[in-house]
Amino acid sequence: MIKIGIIMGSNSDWNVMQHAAHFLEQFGVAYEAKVVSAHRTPDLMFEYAKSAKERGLQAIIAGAGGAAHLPGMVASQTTLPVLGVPVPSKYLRGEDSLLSIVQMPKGVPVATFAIGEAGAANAALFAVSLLANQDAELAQKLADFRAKQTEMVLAMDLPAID
Ligand code: RP5
Repeated sequence: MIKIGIIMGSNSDWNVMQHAAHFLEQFGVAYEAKVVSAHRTPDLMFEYAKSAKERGLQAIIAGAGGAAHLPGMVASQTTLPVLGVPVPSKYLRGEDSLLSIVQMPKGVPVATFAIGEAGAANAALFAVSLLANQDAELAQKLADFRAKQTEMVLAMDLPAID
């Protein structure tokens, strides 16, 4: 059963948003990935958000760039956790996307992640954390992932100075 929805405003966002998909696959979490635009396909966006819970989704990762209203508009139509990823934009490098997503007025939250690849990856890891609360096997995989990351950093060598 699909647990996590990954949506984005354009296929041009996929280069960034695929990093979320990569981590969900790594943890064996079933997901779907779709282009759903707040301003170009508003009817689809409402339908997607309104039906997400009854379709069994547990959280929605929403990425957009520029005037990035997709995560907030999706959150307005569902009580599922919405994890917003600011996609880097051409002229303002994603600072516009970040501010658009992070500055939700109180009452309708969107969890906001870093701009770009790290944000997409961390949104997926956060979704895994949410699911792991009810799934011991997934919780163990997450603990193993963190331990491996720690080992890698502890084993890091620095080259000799030039
Ligand atoms: C937003 O506009 C999308 O999320 C994308 O980041 C940005 C540019 O879209 P395209 O012009 O590449 O389709 O809606």
